[in-house]
Amino acid sequence: MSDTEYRFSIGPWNVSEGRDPYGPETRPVKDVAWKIERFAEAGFDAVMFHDDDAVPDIDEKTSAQVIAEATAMRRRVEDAGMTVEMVAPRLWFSPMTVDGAYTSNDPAARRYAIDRALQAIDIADAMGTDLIVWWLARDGTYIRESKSYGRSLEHLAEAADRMLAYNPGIRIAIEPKPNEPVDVAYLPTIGHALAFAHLTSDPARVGGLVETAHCVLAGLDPADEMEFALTAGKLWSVHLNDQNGLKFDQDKPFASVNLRSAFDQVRVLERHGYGARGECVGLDVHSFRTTGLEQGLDHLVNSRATFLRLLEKVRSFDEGAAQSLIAARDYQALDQLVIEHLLG
Ligand code: GLO
Ligand code: MG
Repeated sequence: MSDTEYRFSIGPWNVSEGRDPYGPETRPVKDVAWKIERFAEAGFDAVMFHDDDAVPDIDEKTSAQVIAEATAMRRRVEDAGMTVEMVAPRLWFSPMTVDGAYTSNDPAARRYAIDRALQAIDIADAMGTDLIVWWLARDGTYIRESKSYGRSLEHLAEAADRMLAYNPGIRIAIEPKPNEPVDVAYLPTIGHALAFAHLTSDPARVGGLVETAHCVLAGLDPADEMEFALTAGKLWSVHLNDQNGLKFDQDKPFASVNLRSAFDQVRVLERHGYGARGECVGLDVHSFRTTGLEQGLDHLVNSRATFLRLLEKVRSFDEGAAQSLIAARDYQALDQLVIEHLLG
């Protein structure tokens, strides 16, 4: 086991206003400056940004303006005692990306997506991070026959290559998700993401970010998905949260559905020395719609507290006893050892 002091990151979108497809906001809109102050007060270590969280109305600004605003935002974060973990191009809001971003059938839309990604790299550079997160929200299909999967993978590789060539210092962490908003996404799991890395010009700089809920939506075990990337040396971030089965993406507090799976996730991170190389424990959780502004950060603070409680459980788990039971192939007793430990 390690003695890693984990660093926790969160994003402005994790303090949301409660809107869903069936109803409007239930909490007042707060700006990013307000959120950063609250994040610092709550003792978080790092902030995750979409490009346009850092630079609002990004499409209307010149490169010089974009860099100046990103630099100012970096100062705000650092003055508050935190760092910037990553920047993600938000390619799912614009009218240009209605039919997909890098894989749209429209070449002008594909060009727009790449230009936005290059701008996100400038923002990351100005904010002191080399990590670009690729959640490919609209790159997939609703209608299988409308696009070619093979051609789409080539488009994605072309886009990644442009980004990798644009700044040799950056790394791309792909955040796989099998569906939502699209019906069928092109990079649904970490296995797809890490295989895709080998279609690019510099596979060593293309890795992954594994989110708990996205693994559950793919019917896969989150701890295994994380360990797959860890074993390949490619787990560059995580989004811990929880998900109650195959439904809409829920982003529930970490461990709120499946405590044992959460224990297993913390255990693989710990066993692989995650965090020792500067990786953050990202929390991609949302408040319940019923939550008031006064409890605005509780879902994040609680998720961090649960992670740290589970870390104690991981560090105090009787690995010797577990090894003896494994040697005796007494998995019934091993199962109960884990349950008793979690209940204890
Ligand atoms: C949605 C994703 C989303 C991303 C974020 C960073 O399902 O989890 O929240 O993590 O936009 O790109
Ligand atoms: Mg996420």
